[in-house]
Amino acid sequence: MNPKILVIGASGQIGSELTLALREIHGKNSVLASDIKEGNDELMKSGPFIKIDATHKEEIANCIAFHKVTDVYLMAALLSATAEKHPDLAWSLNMQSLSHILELAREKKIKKIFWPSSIAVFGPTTPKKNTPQRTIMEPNTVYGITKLAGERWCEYFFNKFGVDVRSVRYPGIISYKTPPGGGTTDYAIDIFHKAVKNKPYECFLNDDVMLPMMFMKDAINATIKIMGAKKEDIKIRSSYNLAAISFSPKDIAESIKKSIPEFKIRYKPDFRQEIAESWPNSIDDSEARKDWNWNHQYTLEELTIEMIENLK
Ligand code: AKB
Repeated sequence: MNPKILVIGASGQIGSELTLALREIHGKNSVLASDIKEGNDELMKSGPFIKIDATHKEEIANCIAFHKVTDVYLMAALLSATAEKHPDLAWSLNMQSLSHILELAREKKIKKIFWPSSIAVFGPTTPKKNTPQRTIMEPNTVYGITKLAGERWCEYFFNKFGVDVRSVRYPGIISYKTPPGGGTTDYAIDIFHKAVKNKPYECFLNDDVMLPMMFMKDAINATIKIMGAKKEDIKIRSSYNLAAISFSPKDIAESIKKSIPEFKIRYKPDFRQEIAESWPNSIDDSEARKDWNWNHQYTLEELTIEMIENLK
């Protein structure tokens, strides 16, 4: 039977492109987009959209029952930088939305869940290089705490109730269609918007802070791949490490200069520097590569060219 999919948080940076990709695969009427606010034109014209507040269980439950939804992609969340400013909101949105979806799956109202975690589950005491799947996890950001708690809930619901929930720890995701939503890795998108307008960029991180990153097409591919994998191949039910490339603000500026030689950057770190410093430099994602054949495609050079071409 074809899945009937509900994407919650479909107007956001990843949700909007994920919805378009799922509609390509399953057909537009099999994929319902939902969010508290409307998305961009491309998303709104591509298929059905429903307004849903991800913290309201009844709204979600009614939508699932009415449309006979089988699979939920829960993309709604407050990201790292915004969460530091609004800790209560971050806790209630990030935790309540997940708890509602896990409960609905336990009650057998849905079959399969995708819920993204993040490299933010790691903290300053985690080994920074090639961070292993299983290691010290002491996040010191509100966002990181919500994601680590969420991972524990996912594994618990799988072990106790057999809930088929799948998850990856996204690194910073770079894309051009929908603006990013308040993360620490947003600099790696903002920088392109300035560069194509021939404007200098003031970076809110220091030049040398190395972070794990990924082009949107790779992130969508990973999401679709883990959801399409056989149930028995998903061996990790908290969340899989996921990696592609790692670079610093200086590296991305150099890469942009190959296409736009006059591009200028200066560095004025703010509170986000401390968040970035607490995260890994690079990630060991061999378990994802082994269990469900994950493979990234885009290098820094390739994504730089695609970002510049599309933003121009
Ligand atoms: C953020 O910067 O908060 C996100 C993330 C790494 O989860 N992009």
